[in-house]
Amino acid sequence: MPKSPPKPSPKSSPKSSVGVPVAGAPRARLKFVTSSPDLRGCPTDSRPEVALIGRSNSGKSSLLNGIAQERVAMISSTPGKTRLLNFFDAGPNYRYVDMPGYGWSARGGEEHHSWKPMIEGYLSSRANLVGLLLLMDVRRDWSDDEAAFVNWLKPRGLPLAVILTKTDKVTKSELQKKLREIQKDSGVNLLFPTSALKNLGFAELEDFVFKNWVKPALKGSR
Ligand SMILES: Nc1nc2c(ncn2[C@@H]2O[C@H](COP(=O)(O)OP(=O)(O)OP(=O)(O)O)[C@@H](O)[C@H]2O)c(=O)[nH]1
Ligand SMILES: [Mg+2]
Repeated sequence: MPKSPPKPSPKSSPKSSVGVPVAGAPRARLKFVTSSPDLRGCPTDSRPEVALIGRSNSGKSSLLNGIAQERVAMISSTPGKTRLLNFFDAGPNYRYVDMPGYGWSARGGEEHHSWKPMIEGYLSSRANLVGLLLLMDVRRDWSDDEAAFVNWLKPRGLPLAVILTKTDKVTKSELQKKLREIQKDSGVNLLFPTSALKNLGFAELEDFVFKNWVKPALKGSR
């Protein structure tokens, strides 16, 4: 990914047929804060946090670089690059949390089960958490893995959006078809298409996250 990719023109952004972008929130700069292998090493303040979850190589770290418009997170074509919980402040108000790739289904053998306590510990107990972004490569189908994660998450009642990454790999009509399929298969209504290669979809996603998840949490804490 180029170091400082050009800003997307609004005309060139693919619109999700189901995600509802909300315009107007300021673009936040991202700044790396800390990494931790467990809850004890997480930042101690009460900033709202939005966590990124998904299989290895789904593009989680690239998404953060897209939101930041610079390289703040380490990416690699070799799965397993991210190994800790990595915290990035987004402006003064909230924070993104990058996580290792992880499979939820029993047969997700290629994923790293040693990360289970770290990821599940964070997701089950972190009071700061206000929402989750579940990333999947647009070329994949909704699988047992994603379904198992959504089921596991249900009792927590946390808001969840599905991010279809690498949309530069498919045509516009394939993307529209995929958005409809994933919405139907997942039952999740919030879908956002992104491309780190073409720098698409990040502003819409950040606007949505800020207005719908972060702002209400900030108001609630005052
Ligand atoms: N074409 C294309 N490639 C992408 C895009 N996003 C990520 N990639 C590539 O996919 C690979 C994995 O990206 P990462 O961002 O490291 O994925 P990750 O989910 O953080 O992976 P782990 O840290 O292993 O869990 C890298 O080679 C990226 O360059 C995209 O939008 N388009
Ligand atoms: Mg990563």
